Amino acid sequence: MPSDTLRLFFALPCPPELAEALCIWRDSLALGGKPVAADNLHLTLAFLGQQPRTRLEELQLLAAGIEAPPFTLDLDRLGGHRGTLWLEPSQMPSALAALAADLQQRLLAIGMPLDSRPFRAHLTLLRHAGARPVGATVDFAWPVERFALYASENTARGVRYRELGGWPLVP
Ligand code: 2AM
Repeated sequence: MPSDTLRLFFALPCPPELAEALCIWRDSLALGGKPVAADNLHLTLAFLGQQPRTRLEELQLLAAGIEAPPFTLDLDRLGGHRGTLWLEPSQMPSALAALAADLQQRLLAIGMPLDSRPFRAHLTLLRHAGARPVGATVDFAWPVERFALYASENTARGVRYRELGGWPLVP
């Protein structure tokens, strides 16, 4: 029986060609650990946690009301904490900050409990790494053209992020 709640988050979906290039580069670092699957690569804009399915339509309407332009995100810095490795921009594009802030304000306005920590743009590549990258330099340009709502689901093959709606960024 499907659960009454879903673990939800809004994110920028990584385009497939970029996801493939990122995975090839990450795997070349040979750090061990648990790599994030190419299909799962994303940058979270707002994490909602477990929410009733009955709120889905409201969230989809909220997202459809957002007007934001496309932009380029330069993932040019490696970051990490404990065994997690991620990529992040050294310069936060103002269009990304504005999109995340707009989304978060709208979510707060409908009573969604959000993380009180400040938004920190990052794309997780690897968890439980056995080593730290040494001397790796990175610069991937991501043309950001859409955002999406995801449900995080546990499957026999590991966690999967199922898209529940996607919205274009329009100039
Ligand atoms: P992470 O990549 O740093 O783990 C799905 O789990 C997405 O939501 C991931 O991008 C994850 O970030 C993020 N996420 C998970 N728990 C979160 C929390 N409590 N607050 C903010 N983001 C969270």
